[in-house]
Amino acid sequence: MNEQLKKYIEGENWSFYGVIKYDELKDKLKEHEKHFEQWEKEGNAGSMEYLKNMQKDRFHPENKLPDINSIIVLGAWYSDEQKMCSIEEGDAQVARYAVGKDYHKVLKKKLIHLSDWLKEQNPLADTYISVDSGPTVDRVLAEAAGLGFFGKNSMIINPSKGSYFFIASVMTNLDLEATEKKRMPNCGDCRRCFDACPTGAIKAPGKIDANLCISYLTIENKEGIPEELREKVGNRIFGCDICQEVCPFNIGRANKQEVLIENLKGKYGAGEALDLKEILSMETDEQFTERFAGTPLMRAKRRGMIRNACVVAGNSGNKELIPYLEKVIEREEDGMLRGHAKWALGKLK
Ligand code: B12
Repeated sequence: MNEQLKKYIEGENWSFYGVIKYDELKDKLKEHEKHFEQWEKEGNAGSMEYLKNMQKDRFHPENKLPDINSIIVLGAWYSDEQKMCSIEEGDAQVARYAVGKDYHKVLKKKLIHLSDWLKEQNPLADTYISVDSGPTVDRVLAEAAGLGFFGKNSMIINPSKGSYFFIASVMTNLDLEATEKKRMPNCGDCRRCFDACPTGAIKAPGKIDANLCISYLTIENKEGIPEELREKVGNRIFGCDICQEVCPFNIGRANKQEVLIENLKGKYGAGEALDLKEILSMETDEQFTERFAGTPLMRAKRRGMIRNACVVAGNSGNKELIPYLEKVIEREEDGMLRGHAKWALGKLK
């Protein structure tokens, strides 16, 4: 079965995978649940209440699949060459993971294929699939399955491929053979991600304060971006890769890795650079949907993207953006958006 599984997974263009026995994961999940509770109690989750609400399912997979026996954990490479944008030219940078089509949809489809294939092989197979928004602790699963190690930036880093990959999983009642785990390195004395994070979001090794993380501020956060953090957002309009860009496990390797799943490439989605003039001019939700439907950017909605565009515009030093910001103030009734546009104008004038 495992040889066939390997062939099937490779044929489906997953970058790598591992299989874990659920029994061997239980203690690890217990330990991580305590760690998560402490992290959440300290307020590091910001407004992401869904993490607490899903805690019971995320750390107890038998809630979703009572006869769970094994978990197949898959990695999908999402970044090869990245065009770094020039903020002075009015471009805003989209994080690598979000440049293509919505990875939830793209990967879910593949997980359904894998699940169907397992059921063809064994009609008694039962499965539960998950990626990112599902009730699983993806990094804990990936580490246990040997896809990589926990970096100080909290990413799962694969020693030969770096950290620019998605994690997805299929739980099953099938008794699959666990894959062999290789010895993993660790970050050692390296502190590059700590030093590079502009907002100081990495509080301790593996511990991110989401309230300070540019990824959270520009995507999950539904309020304004705190004024003292706006300059630090730089030209990042959706998500942030700084703690990965400086990682020695990514430098020099990232551009040599090939994105195997075509739809994750920038040419099928929003791409790497957004034109601030275009975003600031989006007057309606319909316009926004027409432009970004089927991409991860939908998560921030038009409101979030205009807020982010104002911040990046304010940081750009580009006076050509002044009339676009003035239009936002004229057009929008939302106090949060008007406030951000005013802040940006203050910076540019
Ligand atoms: C919430 C969330 C976020 C939040 C919070 C991030 C965070 N670090 O917690 C925000 C919005 C900020 C975010 C940002 C990003 N995210 Co995110 N996010 C998630 C999500 C939904 C849950 C993560 C979570 O449980 N956080 C809670 C904390 C406590 O867990 P953790 O960060 O994994 O921390 C671990 C370490 O702290 C480690 N650890 C370290 N020290 C110690 C010590 C002890 C004693 C123990 C037990 C454990 C431990 O154990 C923790 C897990 O228990 C997962 C998907 C999922 N379903 O799991 C994706 C996920 C983690 N995100 C992902 C990605 C790609 C990103 C971004 C790169 C996107 C971007 N470019 O903007 C950034 C990276 C920022 C960063 N450095 O984390 C990928 C990561 C893939 C990988 N190779 O690791 C995931 C797995 C989605 C996926 N399925 O592919 N994300």
